[in-house]
Amino acid sequence: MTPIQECILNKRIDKTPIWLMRQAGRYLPEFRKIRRLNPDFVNLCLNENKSSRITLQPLERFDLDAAIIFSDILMVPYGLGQNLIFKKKIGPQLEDINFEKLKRIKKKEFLEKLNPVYKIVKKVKKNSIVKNKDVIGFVGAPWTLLVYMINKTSPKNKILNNFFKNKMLIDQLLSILEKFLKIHIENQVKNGASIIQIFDSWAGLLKEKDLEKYVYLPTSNLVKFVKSLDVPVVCFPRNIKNYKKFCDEVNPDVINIDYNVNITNISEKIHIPIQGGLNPNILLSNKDDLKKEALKYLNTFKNHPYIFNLGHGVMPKTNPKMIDYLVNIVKDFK
Ligand code: 1CP
Repeated sequence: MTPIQECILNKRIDKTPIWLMRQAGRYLPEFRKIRRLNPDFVNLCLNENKSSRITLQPLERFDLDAAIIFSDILMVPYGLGQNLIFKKKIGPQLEDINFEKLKRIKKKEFLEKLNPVYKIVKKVKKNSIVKNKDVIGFVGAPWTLLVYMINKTSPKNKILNNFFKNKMLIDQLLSILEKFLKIHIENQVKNGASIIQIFDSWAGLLKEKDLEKYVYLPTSNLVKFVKSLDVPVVCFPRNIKNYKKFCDEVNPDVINIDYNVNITNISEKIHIPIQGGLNPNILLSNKDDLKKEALKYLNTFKNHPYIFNLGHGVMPKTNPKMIDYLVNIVKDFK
Protein backbone atom coordinates (compact mmCIF):
# COMPACT_ATOMS: atom_id res chain seq x y z
CA MET A 1 0.00 0.00 0.00
CA THR A 2 1.26 3.53 -0.75
CA PRO A 3 2.22 5.83 2.14
CA ILE A 4 -0.83 8.07 1.52
CA GLN A 5 -3.23 5.09 1.38
CA GLU A 6 -1.67 3.80 4.62
CA CYS A 7 -2.44 7.14 6.21
CA ILE A 8 -6.01 7.32 4.90
CA LEU A 9 -7.12 3.71 5.19
CA ASN A 10 -4.99 2.38 8.06
CA LYS A 11 -4.77 5.71 9.93
CA ARG A 12 -1.01 5.26 10.05
CA ILE A 13 0.71 8.13 11.88
CA ASP A 14 4.37 7.16 12.18
CA LYS A 15 5.39 8.52 8.75
CA THR A 16 3.85 11.69 7.34
CA PRO A 17 3.42 11.52 3.55
CA ILE A 18 3.71 14.69 1.48
CA TRP A 19 2.61 16.13 -1.85
CA LEU A 20 1.91 19.77 -2.74
CA MET A 21 -0.90 21.52 -4.55
CA ARG A 22 0.47 23.07 -7.76
CA GLN A 23 3.63 21.03 -7.35
CA ALA A 24 3.91 21.10 -11.14
CA GLY A 25 3.94 24.65 -12.36
CA ARG A 26 5.53 28.02 -12.81
CA TYR A 27 8.10 27.87 -9.99
CA LEU A 28 9.90 25.08 -11.91
CA PRO A 29 12.22 26.30 -14.71
CA GLU A 30 11.66 23.04 -16.60
CA PHE A 31 7.90 23.79 -16.61
CA ARG A 32 8.43 27.41 -17.71
CA LYS A 33 10.52 26.18 -20.62
CA ILE A 34 7.66 24.02 -21.94
CA ARG A 35 5.06 26.69 -21.13
CA ARG A 36 6.93 29.37 -23.12
CA LEU A 37 6.70 27.21 -26.22
CA ASN A 38 2.99 26.45 -25.58
CA PRO A 39 1.12 29.71 -25.15
CA ASP A 40 -2.28 28.00 -25.42
CA PHE A 41 -2.81 26.51 -21.94
CA VAL A 42 -5.86 24.40 -22.86
CA ASN A 43 -3.94 22.82 -25.74
CA LEU A 44 -1.08 22.10 -23.39
CA CYS A 45 -3.49 20.34 -21.01
CA LEU A 46 -4.62 18.22 -23.99
CA ASN A 47 -1.08 17.33 -25.04
CA GLU A 48 -0.48 13.80 -23.80
CA ASN A 49 3.30 13.80 -23.95
CA LYS A 50 3.89 17.26 -22.57
CA SER A 51 1.29 17.13 -19.79
CA SER A 52 2.44 13.74 -18.58
CA ARG A 53 6.03 14.99 -18.55
CA ILE A 54 5.00 18.10 -16.60
CA THR A 55 3.11 15.92 -14.11
CA LEU A 56 6.28 13.97 -13.38
CA GLN A 57 8.71 16.92 -13.24
CA PRO A 58 8.34 17.57 -9.49
CA LEU A 59 8.79 13.86 -8.72
CA GLU A 60 12.10 13.86 -10.56
CA ARG A 61 13.35 16.56 -8.20
CA PHE A 62 11.68 15.85 -4.86
CA ASP A 63 10.77 12.83 -2.73
CA LEU A 64 7.01 13.39 -3.01
CA ASP A 65 4.42 10.68 -2.33
CA ALA A 66 2.02 11.52 -5.15
CA ALA A 67 1.79 12.90 -8.65
CA ILE A 68 -1.19 15.17 -9.37
CA ILE A 69 -2.26 15.15 -12.99
CA PHE A 70 -1.29 18.31 -14.82
CA SER A 71 -4.66 19.61 -16.00
CA ASP A 72 -7.17 22.17 -14.79
CA ILE A 73 -10.59 22.20 -13.15
CA LEU A 74 -11.80 24.33 -16.09
CA MET A 75 -11.27 21.49 -18.55
CA VAL A 76 -14.80 20.36 -17.63
CA PRO A 77 -16.49 23.58 -18.85
CA TYR A 78 -14.25 23.21 -21.93
CA GLY A 79 -15.51 19.64 -22.38
CA LEU A 80 -19.07 20.98 -22.11
CA GLY A 81 -18.40 23.34 -25.01
CA GLN A 82 -17.65 26.59 -23.13
CA ASN A 83 -14.33 27.64 -24.61
CA LEU A 84 -11.76 29.53 -22.59
CA ILE A 85 -8.33 31.06 -22.67
CA PHE A 86 -5.84 31.76 -19.88
CA LYS A 87 -4.43 35.27 -19.95
CA LYS A 88 -1.21 36.22 -18.25
CA LYS A 89 -1.86 38.10 -14.99
CA ILE A 90 -5.67 37.91 -15.46
CA GLY A 91 -6.21 34.16 -15.40
CA PRO A 92 -9.01 32.23 -17.07
CA GLN A 93 -11.43 33.99 -19.44
CA LEU A 94 -14.47 31.93 -20.44
CA GLU A 95 -16.82 32.69 -23.33
CA ASP A 96 -20.56 33.22 -22.73
CA ILE A 97 -22.47 30.06 -21.95
CA ASN A 98 -24.49 28.81 -24.89
CA PHE A 99 -27.05 27.11 -22.69
CA GLU A 100 -29.10 25.52 -25.47
CA LYS A 101 -25.96 23.88 -26.85
CA LEU A 102 -24.70 22.91 -23.40
CA LYS A 103 -27.99 21.23 -22.47
CA ARG A 104 -27.72 18.97 -25.50
CA ILE A 105 -24.14 17.85 -25.00
CA LYS A 106 -23.76 14.08 -25.06
CA LYS A 107 -21.44 11.92 -22.99
CA LYS A 108 -19.71 10.74 -26.14
CA GLU A 109 -18.83 14.29 -27.28
CA PHE A 110 -17.58 15.23 -23.81
CA LEU A 111 -15.38 12.12 -23.62
CA GLU A 112 -13.98 12.73 -27.08
CA LYS A 113 -12.90 16.24 -26.09
CA LEU A 114 -11.38 15.18 -22.79
CA ASN A 115 -9.94 11.85 -23.91
CA PRO A 116 -6.36 13.24 -23.87
CA VAL A 117 -6.72 13.90 -20.12
CA TYR A 118 -7.45 10.23 -19.49
CA LYS A 119 -4.54 9.21 -21.68
CA ILE A 120 -2.30 11.45 -19.56
CA VAL A 121 -3.49 9.68 -16.40
CA LYS A 122 -2.74 6.33 -18.01
CA LYS A 123 0.70 7.41 -19.14
CA VAL A 124 1.62 8.79 -15.74
CA LYS A 125 0.37 5.68 -14.00
CA LYS A 126 2.59 3.49 -16.18
CA ASN A 127 5.78 5.40 -15.30
CA SER A 128 8.02 3.61 -12.81
CA ILE A 129 8.61 6.82 -10.87
CA VAL A 130 5.07 6.55 -9.41
CA LYS A 131 5.57 3.01 -8.18
CA ASN A 132 4.32 2.90 -4.57
CA LYS A 133 3.04 6.46 -4.97
CA ASP A 134 -0.44 7.78 -5.66
CA VAL A 135 -1.70 9.34 -8.87
CA ILE A 136 -4.15 12.05 -7.93
CA GLY A 137 -6.99 12.89 -10.26
CA PHE A 138 -9.20 15.87 -9.52
CA VAL A 139 -12.26 17.91 -10.33
CA GLY A 140 -13.58 21.32 -9.37
CA ALA A 141 -16.61 21.15 -7.10
CA PRO A 142 -19.93 22.03 -8.79
CA TRP A 143 -20.12 25.38 -6.94
CA THR A 144 -16.64 26.54 -7.97
CA LEU A 145 -17.25 25.54 -11.59
CA LEU A 146 -20.61 27.32 -11.55
CA VAL A 147 -18.79 30.45 -10.37
CA TYR A 148 -16.35 30.38 -13.30
CA MET A 149 -18.99 29.39 -15.86
CA ILE A 150 -21.39 32.19 -14.96
CA ASN A 151 -18.86 34.81 -13.89
CA LYS A 152 -16.59 33.96 -16.86
CA THR A 153 -13.50 35.11 -15.01
CA SER A 154 -11.96 34.68 -11.58
CA PRO A 155 -14.26 36.04 -8.84
CA LYS A 156 -11.05 37.47 -7.41
CA ASN A 157 -11.24 40.09 -10.16
CA LYS A 158 -14.99 40.67 -9.95
CA ILE A 159 -18.18 38.85 -9.03
CA LEU A 160 -21.27 39.70 -11.08
CA ASN A 161 -23.84 41.34 -8.83
CA ASN A 162 -26.68 39.60 -10.62
CA PHE A 163 -24.95 36.24 -10.24
CA PHE A 164 -27.94 34.48 -8.64
CA LYS A 165 -30.54 36.14 -10.87
CA ASN A 166 -31.34 33.22 -13.12
CA LYS A 167 -32.27 30.48 -10.62
CA MET A 168 -33.44 28.10 -13.31
CA LEU A 169 -30.16 28.31 -15.17
CA ILE A 170 -28.25 27.71 -11.95
CA ASP A 171 -30.32 24.65 -11.00
CA GLN A 172 -29.97 23.12 -14.43
CA LEU A 173 -26.26 23.83 -14.59
CA LEU A 174 -25.73 22.19 -11.20
CA SER A 175 -27.44 19.06 -12.40
CA ILE A 176 -25.51 18.98 -15.70
CA LEU A 177 -22.26 19.52 -13.79
CA GLU A 178 -23.03 16.67 -11.40
CA LYS A 179 -23.59 14.29 -14.31
CA PHE A 180 -20.43 15.25 -16.20
CA LEU A 181 -18.19 15.55 -13.15
CA LYS A 182 -19.06 11.94 -12.33
CA ILE A 183 -18.11 10.97 -15.89
CA HIS A 184 -14.83 12.88 -15.57
CA ILE A 185 -14.03 11.28 -12.21
CA GLU A 186 -14.91 7.78 -13.42
CA ASN A 187 -12.62 8.05 -16.43
CA GLN A 188 -9.69 9.33 -14.39
CA VAL A 189 -10.13 6.41 -11.98
CA LYS A 190 -10.51 3.88 -14.80
CA ASN A 191 -7.20 5.05 -16.21
CA GLY A 192 -5.26 4.88 -12.99
CA ALA A 193 -6.11 7.74 -10.59
CA SER A 194 -5.86 6.24 -7.09
CA ILE A 195 -7.21 9.28 -5.20
CA ILE A 196 -9.65 12.01 -6.25
CA GLN A 197 -9.42 15.54 -4.87
CA ILE A 198 -12.41 17.88 -5.14
CA PHE A 199 -11.37 21.55 -5.21
CA ASP A 200 -14.00 23.99 -3.99
CA SER A 201 -11.80 27.05 -4.17
CA TRP A 202 -14.66 29.54 -3.90
CA ALA A 203 -16.70 27.84 -1.16
CA GLY A 204 -15.69 30.76 1.09
CA LEU A 205 -17.69 33.22 -1.03
CA LEU A 206 -21.02 31.77 0.09
CA LYS A 207 -23.16 32.80 3.04
CA GLU A 208 -23.83 30.13 5.68
CA LYS A 209 -27.46 29.77 4.58
CA ASP A 210 -26.46 28.94 0.99
CA LEU A 211 -23.92 26.22 1.80
CA GLU A 212 -26.46 23.38 1.93
CA LYS A 213 -27.71 23.95 -1.62
CA TYR A 214 -24.47 24.90 -3.36
CA VAL A 215 -21.79 23.05 -1.42
CA TYR A 216 -22.93 20.29 0.96
CA LEU A 217 -25.52 18.66 -1.26
CA PRO A 218 -23.75 18.66 -4.65
CA THR A 219 -20.37 17.80 -3.12
CA SER A 220 -21.69 14.94 -1.02
CA ASN A 221 -23.24 13.44 -4.17
CA LEU A 222 -19.79 13.44 -5.77
CA VAL A 223 -18.17 12.07 -2.61
CA LYS A 224 -20.62 9.14 -2.56
CA PHE A 225 -19.85 8.51 -6.20
CA VAL A 226 -16.06 8.44 -5.68
CA LYS A 227 -16.49 6.10 -2.72
CA SER A 228 -18.57 3.76 -4.90
CA LEU A 229 -15.49 3.46 -7.16
CA ASP A 230 -13.43 2.35 -4.15
CA VAL A 231 -11.03 5.27 -4.28
CA PRO A 232 -10.42 7.73 -1.41
CA VAL A 233 -11.74 11.25 -1.85
CA VAL A 234 -10.16 14.45 -0.50
CA CYS A 235 -12.24 17.64 -0.25
CA PHE A 236 -10.86 21.16 -0.16
CA PRO A 237 -13.65 23.66 0.55
CA ARG A 238 -11.24 26.60 0.70
CA ASN A 239 -11.96 29.37 3.22
CA ILE A 240 -15.14 27.78 4.47
CA LYS A 241 -15.78 28.94 8.06
CA ASN A 242 -16.77 25.61 9.60
CA TYR A 243 -14.70 22.65 8.42
CA LYS A 244 -16.18 20.35 11.05
CA LYS A 245 -19.71 20.98 9.80
CA PHE A 246 -18.50 20.39 6.24
CA CYS A 247 -17.03 17.02 7.26
CA ASP A 248 -20.22 16.01 9.06
CA GLU A 249 -22.39 16.97 6.08
CA VAL A 250 -20.21 15.76 3.21
CA ASN A 251 -18.29 12.81 4.69
CA PRO A 252 -15.06 12.87 2.67
CA ASP A 253 -12.21 10.45 3.45
CA VAL A 254 -9.77 13.34 3.92
CA ILE A 255 -10.25 17.07 4.50
CA ASN A 256 -7.73 19.60 3.15
CA ILE A 257 -7.58 22.75 5.28
CA ASP A 258 -6.58 26.27 4.20
CA TYR A 259 -3.92 28.36 5.95
CA ASN A 260 -6.41 30.45 7.92
CA VAL A 261 -7.57 27.43 9.90
CA ASN A 262 -6.53 27.48 13.56
CA ILE A 263 -5.08 24.01 14.05
CA THR A 264 -4.86 24.06 17.85
CA ASN A 265 -7.23 21.34 19.11
CA ILE A 266 -8.57 20.65 15.62
CA SER A 267 -8.01 16.89 16.17
CA GLU A 268 -10.63 16.99 18.90
CA LYS A 269 -13.24 18.22 16.43
CA ILE A 270 -12.32 16.54 13.16
CA HIS A 271 -11.84 12.79 13.30
CA ILE A 272 -10.95 11.99 9.70
CA PRO A 273 -7.44 12.29 8.17
CA ILE A 274 -6.41 15.90 7.57
CA GLN A 275 -4.30 17.27 4.72
CA GLY A 276 -2.54 20.59 4.17
CA GLY A 277 -2.65 23.93 5.91
CA LEU A 278 0.84 25.40 5.59
CA ASN A 279 0.78 28.92 4.16
CA PRO A 280 2.50 28.80 0.72
CA ASN A 281 3.92 32.28 1.42
CA ILE A 282 6.25 30.73 4.01
CA LEU A 283 8.07 29.13 1.10
CA LEU A 284 8.99 32.65 -0.04
CA SER A 285 10.68 33.51 3.28
CA ASN A 286 13.77 31.75 4.70
CA LYS A 287 14.69 28.25 5.80
CA ASP A 288 14.42 28.95 9.54
CA ASP A 289 10.88 30.32 9.33
CA LEU A 290 9.89 27.53 6.98
CA LYS A 291 11.22 24.90 9.38
CA LYS A 292 9.46 26.48 12.35
CA GLU A 293 6.10 26.57 10.55
CA ALA A 294 6.43 23.08 9.08
CA LEU A 295 7.27 21.66 12.52
CA LYS A 296 4.21 23.37 13.94
CA TYR A 297 2.00 21.33 11.59
CA LEU A 298 4.00 18.13 12.08
CA ASN A 299 3.89 18.39 15.88
CA THR A 300 0.24 19.39 16.05
CA PHE A 301 -0.73 16.39 13.94
CA LYS A 302 1.72 13.85 15.34
CA ASN A 303 -1.13 11.75 16.74
CA HIS A 304 -3.58 12.35 13.91
CA PRO A 305 -3.47 10.82 10.40
CA TYR A 306 -2.00 13.73 8.46
CA ILE A 307 -0.89 14.24 4.84
CA PHE A 308 1.50 17.15 4.59
CA ASN A 309 0.47 19.76 2.01
CA LEU A 310 -0.15 23.50 1.71
CA GLY A 311 -3.18 25.64 2.47
CA HIS A 312 -3.26 26.63 -1.23
CA GLY A 313 -0.99 26.13 -4.26
CA VAL A 314 2.78 26.70 -4.53
CA MET A 315 3.40 30.34 -5.56
CA PRO A 316 5.16 30.98 -8.91
CA LYS A 317 8.02 32.88 -7.20
CA THR A 318 8.95 29.94 -4.94
CA ASN A 319 12.57 28.81 -5.05
CA PRO A 320 12.60 25.04 -5.79
CA LYS A 321 15.34 24.69 -3.14
CA MET A 322 12.79 25.66 -0.50
CA ILE A 323 10.49 22.84 -1.66
CA ASP A 324 13.37 20.41 -1.39
CA TYR A 325 14.11 21.68 2.12
CA LEU A 326 10.46 21.30 3.14
CA VAL A 327 10.16 17.77 1.77
CA ASN A 328 13.27 16.76 3.72
CA ILE A 329 11.94 18.25 6.96
CA VAL A 330 8.77 16.18 6.58
CA LYS A 331 10.66 13.00 5.63
CA ASP A 332 13.12 13.37 8.54
CA PHE A 333 10.44 14.08 11.16
CA LYS A 334 10.14 11.43 13.82
O1 1CP B 1 -0.31 30.44 -16.84
C1 1CP B 1 0.08 29.31 -16.50
O2 1CP B 1 1.22 28.87 -16.68
C2 1CP B 1 -0.92 28.40 -15.97
C3 1CP B 1 -1.05 28.41 -14.50
C4 1CP B 1 -1.91 27.21 -14.15
C5 1CP B 1 -1.46 25.95 -13.77
C6 1CP B 1 -0.05 25.50 -13.58
C7 1CP B 1 -3.32 27.14 -14.26
C8 1CP B 1 -4.23 28.21 -14.69
N1 1CP B 1 -3.74 25.86 -13.90
C9 1CP B 1 -2.63 25.11 -13.60
C10 1CP B 1 -2.63 23.69 -13.25
C11 1CP B 1 -3.59 23.22 -12.23
N2 1CP B 1 -4.77 23.82 -11.85
C12 1CP B 1 -3.46 22.03 -11.52
C13 1CP B 1 -2.35 21.05 -11.85
C14 1CP B 1 -1.78 20.17 -10.93
C15 1CP B 1 -0.96 20.75 -9.81
O3 1CP B 1 -1.52 21.12 -8.79
O4 1CP B 1 0.30 20.70 -9.93
C16 1CP B 1 -4.55 21.95 -10.64
C17 1CP B 1 -4.85 20.88 -9.61
C18 1CP B 1 -5.37 23.09 -10.87
C19 1CP B 1 -6.65 23.34 -10.17
C20 1CP B 1 -7.31 24.64 -10.28
N3 1CP B 1 -7.40 25.44 -11.38
C21 1CP B 1 -8.06 25.26 -9.24
C22 1CP B 1 -8.28 24.68 -7.87
C23 1CP B 1 -7.13 24.93 -6.96
C24 1CP B 1 -6.90 26.40 -6.63
O5 1CP B 1 -5.87 26.92 -7.07
O6 1CP B 1 -7.74 26.97 -5.93
C25 1CP B 1 -8.55 26.48 -9.74
C26 1CP B 1 -9.40 27.49 -8.99
C27 1CP B 1 -8.14 26.58 -11.09
C28 1CP B 1 -8.44 27.68 -12.04
C29 1CP B 1 -7.19 28.28 -12.54
N4 1CP B 1 -6.44 27.74 -13.53
C30 1CP B 1 -5.31 28.50 -13.71
C31 1CP B 1 -5.36 29.58 -12.81
C32 1CP B 1 -4.32 30.67 -12.71
C33 1CP B 1 -6.53 29.40 -12.04
C34 1CP B 1 -6.97 30.19 -10.85
C35 1CP B 1 -7.53 31.52 -11.23
C36 1CP B 1 -8.19 32.20 -10.06
O7 1CP B 1 -7.52 32.58 -9.07
O8 1CP B 1 -9.42 32.36 -10.13
